[in-house]
Amino acid sequence: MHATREIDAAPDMGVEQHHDHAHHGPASGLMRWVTTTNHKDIGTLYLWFAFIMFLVGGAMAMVIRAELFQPGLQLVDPHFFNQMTTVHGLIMVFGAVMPAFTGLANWLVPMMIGAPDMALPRMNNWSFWILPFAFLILLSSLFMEGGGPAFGWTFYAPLSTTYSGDSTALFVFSVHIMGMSSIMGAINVIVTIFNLRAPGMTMMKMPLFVWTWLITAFLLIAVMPVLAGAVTMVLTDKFFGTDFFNAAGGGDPVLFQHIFWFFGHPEVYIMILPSFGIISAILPTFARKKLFGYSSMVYATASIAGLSFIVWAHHMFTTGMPLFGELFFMYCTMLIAVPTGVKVFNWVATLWRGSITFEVPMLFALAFLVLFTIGGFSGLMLAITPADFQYHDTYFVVAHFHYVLVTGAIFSIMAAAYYWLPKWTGHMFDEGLAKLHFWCSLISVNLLFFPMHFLGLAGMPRRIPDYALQFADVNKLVSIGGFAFGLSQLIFLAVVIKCIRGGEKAPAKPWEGAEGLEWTLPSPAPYHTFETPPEVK
Ligand code: HEM
Ligand SMILES: [Cu+2]
Repeated sequence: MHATREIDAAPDMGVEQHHDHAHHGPASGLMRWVTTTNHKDIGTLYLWFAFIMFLVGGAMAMVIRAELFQPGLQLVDPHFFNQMTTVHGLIMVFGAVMPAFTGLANWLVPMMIGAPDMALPRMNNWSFWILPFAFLILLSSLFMEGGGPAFGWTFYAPLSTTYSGDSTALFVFSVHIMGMSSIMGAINVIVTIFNLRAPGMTMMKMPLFVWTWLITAFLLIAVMPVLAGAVTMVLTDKFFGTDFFNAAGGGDPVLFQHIFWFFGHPEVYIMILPSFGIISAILPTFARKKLFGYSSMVYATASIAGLSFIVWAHHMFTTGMPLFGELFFMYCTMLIAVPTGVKVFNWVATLWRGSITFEVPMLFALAFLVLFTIGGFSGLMLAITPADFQYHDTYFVVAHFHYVLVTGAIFSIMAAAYYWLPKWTGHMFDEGLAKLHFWCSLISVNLLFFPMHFLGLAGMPRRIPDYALQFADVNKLVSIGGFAFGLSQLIFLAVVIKCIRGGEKAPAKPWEGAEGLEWTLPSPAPYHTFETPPEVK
């Protein structure tokens, strides 16, 4: 069944299945990008889309931090504030972090396993191109009468049903499209990894980035339909008279939370497992040692993914569960710290007695290691049921998930971008400017998120546009950190544009200690990757 494949590497393919343009470079102009089925083009589209969404979601974060700069209501009204927190969260999760990882998968998975392209290139084109429409719909809903979604990225009922505006319909439609995109992307990753590995590339020889993405893809296929179900039930409750989440009609709003978090907790692991793969590629390169404990890394990743399905109710301790339920979810949640600890231990052991140098990808990877661990520890604190009764819905939670998502997921994406940029563009990036980006980001991100722990412990609730006077000083610091972090990301944009336009020519393997098939290709990588599969020993 090669009829839809656009590769000419397989010798058994008949002449009639050859597509002419497979022998040449890309089509030119705008249509190249609209019609492309090439994994690198699609990877590039995903990465730029993610970056643009990062800036849009970031602008909303700036609105939030500007309003919170001082106590009292200054700049925006509370309803608009709620729309900003909601859409900021949705955009960062579904528009920035997830598409950035998919972009990296598109670029790297075929190159790392010695494949000519992704297995389902036409579907790949669709997975990407439906995304901009999903986000146009979401963003346009902000201009509807009654405003956009204002119920938090978790869209709890009855906020999203009884108390929401008509824009909820657009919200649901756009989440459906995002979900379809994710599922198609996940199927493509799985089929590619199972079918297109070069001869000799056994599963246990695959780079960890490939492994972590394979496991992530299974998580996606398992939980995106759950999200689709949740939004559909919200839709019918709101517009078609069902009562899934309406107690007056025999439903139950806590049911909403069970369904949402059965999706939501695995979802947060969807946003961190590929990071683990990136860090496992970068640390060995700049420590000039093999990754410590490869197979235990694979098993740890799989256990984290498995456990992520039985901990969802740690987001619901305060909803009034039976004591046994609270204990069950507390201990299961804490159990995740074990495989996570294995991973952190292996990374540290990889660094141990290595010949370490501090190129920019390594700086971001080391920052990831330290700061993600802080996020893990605050997660453990939250997992302690009686303690969570105090911290729940405070800024402590906001601090926790921003450590895992910003200094975790986003820092690893930055590390990946710097690590593979020479391979993508054929040029070395401006090291000085990149270091400036790193240090500005590192300092400002901690000014932004670390004090939030204290705000939370002192009792400042999350998702509010105003606060008591006692929180004023710390919020001012946090807002300054926020603006500084936002501005720092423009330096990243400058580095990337400069690197695309020119700069020192990159050799095939710009990093001395790097290993992997992608470094056997010239830089920039040719339009068609591995027309003949490489031999893996
Ligand atoms: C050792 C690992 C972790 C533990 C024990 C843990 C535990 C928790 C707990 C108990 C909560 C609920 C707090 C509350 O609402 O009162 C929470 C919230 C959250 N966690 Fe984690 N977590 C861990 C890792 C992660 C990772 C890796 C991510 C993402 C990459 C993440 C993202 C989030 C998010 C987004 C929320 C907030 C959800 C919301 O209410 O909007 N966590 N975590
Ligand atoms: Cu969770």
